[in-house]
Amino acid sequence: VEASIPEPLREAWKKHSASEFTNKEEFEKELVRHIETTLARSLYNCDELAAYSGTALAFRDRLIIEWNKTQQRQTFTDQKRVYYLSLEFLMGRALDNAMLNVGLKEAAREGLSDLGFQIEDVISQEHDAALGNGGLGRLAACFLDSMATLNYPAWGYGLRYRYGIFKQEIINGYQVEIPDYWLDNNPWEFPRHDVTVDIQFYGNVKKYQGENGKIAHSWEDGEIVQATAYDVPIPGYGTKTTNNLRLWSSKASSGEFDFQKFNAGDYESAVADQQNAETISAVLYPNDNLERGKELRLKQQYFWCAASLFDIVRRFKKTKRAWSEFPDQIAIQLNDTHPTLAIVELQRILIDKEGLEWDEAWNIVTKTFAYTNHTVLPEALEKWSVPLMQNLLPRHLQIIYEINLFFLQSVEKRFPKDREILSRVSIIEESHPKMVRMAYLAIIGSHKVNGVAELHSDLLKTTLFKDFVEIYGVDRFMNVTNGITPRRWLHQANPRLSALIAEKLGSYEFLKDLTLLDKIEAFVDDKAFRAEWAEIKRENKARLAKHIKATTGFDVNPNALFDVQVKRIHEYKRQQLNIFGVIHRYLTIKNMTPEQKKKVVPRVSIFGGKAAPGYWMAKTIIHLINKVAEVVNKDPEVGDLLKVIFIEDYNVSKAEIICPASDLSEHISTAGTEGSGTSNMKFVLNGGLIIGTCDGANIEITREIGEQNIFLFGNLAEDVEDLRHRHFYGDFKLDPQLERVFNAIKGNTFGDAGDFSALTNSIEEHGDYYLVSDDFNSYVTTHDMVDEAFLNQEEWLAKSISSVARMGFFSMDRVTNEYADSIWNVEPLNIKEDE
Ligand code: 4GP
Repeated sequence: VEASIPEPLREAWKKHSASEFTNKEEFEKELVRHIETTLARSLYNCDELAAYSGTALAFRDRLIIEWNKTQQRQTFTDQKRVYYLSLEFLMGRALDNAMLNVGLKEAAREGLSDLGFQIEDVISQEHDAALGNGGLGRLAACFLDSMATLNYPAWGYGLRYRYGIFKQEIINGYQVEIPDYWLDNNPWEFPRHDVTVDIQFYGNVKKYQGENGKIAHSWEDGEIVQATAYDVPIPGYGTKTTNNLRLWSSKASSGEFDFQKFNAGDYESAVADQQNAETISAVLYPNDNLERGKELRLKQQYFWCAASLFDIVRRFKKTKRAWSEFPDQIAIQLNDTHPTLAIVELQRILIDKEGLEWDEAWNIVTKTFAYTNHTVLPEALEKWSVPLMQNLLPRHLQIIYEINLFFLQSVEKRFPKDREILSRVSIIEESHPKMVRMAYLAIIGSHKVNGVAELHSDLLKTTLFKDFVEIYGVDRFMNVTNGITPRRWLHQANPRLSALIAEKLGSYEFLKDLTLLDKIEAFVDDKAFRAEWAEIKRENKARLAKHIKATTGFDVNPNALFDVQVKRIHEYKRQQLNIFGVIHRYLTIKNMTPEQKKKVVPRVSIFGGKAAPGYWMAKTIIHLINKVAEVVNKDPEVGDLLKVIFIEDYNVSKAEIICPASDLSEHISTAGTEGSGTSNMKFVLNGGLIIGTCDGANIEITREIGEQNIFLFGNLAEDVEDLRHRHFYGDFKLDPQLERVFNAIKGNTFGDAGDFSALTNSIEEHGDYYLVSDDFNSYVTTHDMVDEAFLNQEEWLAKSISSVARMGFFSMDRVTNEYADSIWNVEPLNIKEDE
């Protein structure tokens, strides 16, 4: 049934179409209207939270008006679209971003002020949307911002978790996890109760004689869960385009409520089934760079892939095009292997539901999908047990076997004498139980595979996916070095720096073309500019110091060198190396004469990050950091020369305070382990210098900003394997300075040494897999060079300015255009601004 208003009646509608506020007066009117009606509050009952909600609702109206127009425009032009499938979207707060992107923050500031509110206080009422763990989820969020800003017709598809990443509290030095129920008070989503999809699980597969005698398959029985769409508008910066992030929520299918149980008086068990269905989208798995093979996780993956594919196919079918045109109309990007089942699901839809031949279908599938790998860590590579998949998704497992069969046949043809290669590249690992290797399935089902920084992409080609390079040729594998959106990570997080740059460049155009930043290098010797640059850093540090005081009780000196490491806690990211370095510094200071102490550069070592709840070693590292903080921060012999701070509950909104406030940040993973890293880019873009290993995007950062502007240390990726090998055969000697650190720990300087023995043992006894001892000397020596450099504030400032000037390459817009050109083959939509 046509749901549109008949043509002759549309004038009546258009007369009353919603309109957008464009200035302070109109904003105030919308704000008060929402507070009084939508929120049912009043003049006498309006706190900051209500002011936040009212402001958010006023901006939401604007976004949704543009959202509607954007969707109409995209449907009308009927161009190729991109669908970005990601199990994580780490969006953070939406209000500030929406105000800046639509260009009405100043109107809102004045409007709120007229009513007695400070905009910063109002903004800080918002709960972060924390549907992600770390880099992978934040990259997805940056993609959405760039795709909208550049006017690409693009949607994100994800899961609407009721609980995002847990909130971290530190109690007696230990991490404690608190559930993050975030959906109360979330004005940014639109439930689409009319957009639902029934998703099937379990059951069995029947063969039957289809049309013209062909053998066909149908998947029958089992359990049905309903997916409901929730839409989140994504405004581009300085454009009308407002794209969509569609998140799926699960509940029992309306047809599925078990009335038999209900009528038999078993109400509770009928409701329990209902709740069971709801658990699918209940919680984000809190692991970063780690997969654990839990059945519920596989259910999440299929639920989300099947709902998204159904939606995409439904939209395509409306255009009445031939199936062969599917890949000309649709590009689907797989953010890691989590959505790999989408490949199988599309093949299933095409052959089982739409009656296409296998080859024709498979050709469509492989032209549609592309896969991004984010990590080479073996523990992060997804594998699903065959029996588990057999039970949950019987038809999909059959299709996977079929894909594998055809693939292995083609490999055998090309390498007839090589038996080994067949077992190495098979999608099915012949273990007990057998496992489905999702990365291999993703490669075989995609036309492009990319890594996220040069070194990482090279390692994929030479190690993990080496055989596939042989099979498919090197062109299927490529690199797209990650980036970040300058809207959030410069303009929003550091408004004063953004304004200073705009003043010098004559406009905010650099936020849309970050390469324009290079023009600020011309001001590197400009006295007033330098003074203002330094003053902004000082103010940002003071803001962080205030946050630290409020949350930890510790006073830190804003003139000290702020040395920051914030990211997920992981052995490969080596926060242990950092805290051992801090202990080394502490012991060194304690051995100094008062004369020597006068020459010490005061430091504040700042840590932040969550540990996966089941990752014991990471939790031990957090514990050690907090114990060291307790001792160091109250040691009168040390005073202001060293402070150690652990910032609780690191998240996107805290990153927005922390990144602009660093003098130095640490990106010190064992070489060859970090895919890219993206916080390294955020810190440099905000005028901080970095210390890092030759790993991930640190390498490209060095190339862009120049070796003189970065503190590199440590062994190179090419030497890691050999060092590990030597350790394994007993060729290992603890670095003497690290030994001094370990002796202090073992002497109970930081509380019961037993609490930390796993950490020291992993280095001394168990092969030092992450090369902490091998890199220790280089690390502490390089930190001495940092101190030296910091003493010369003028030079430091020059480094800071020229580094920022050379960061244009790391804009997410460059990344998005690269994907669009070389993977998706999509064009941005032409927008007439006078519409
Ligand atoms: C992360 C990588 O660890 C990080 O280096 C990279 O910058 C980020 O993806 C975005 O590409 N990987 C994950 C993960 O978060 O869970 O694999």
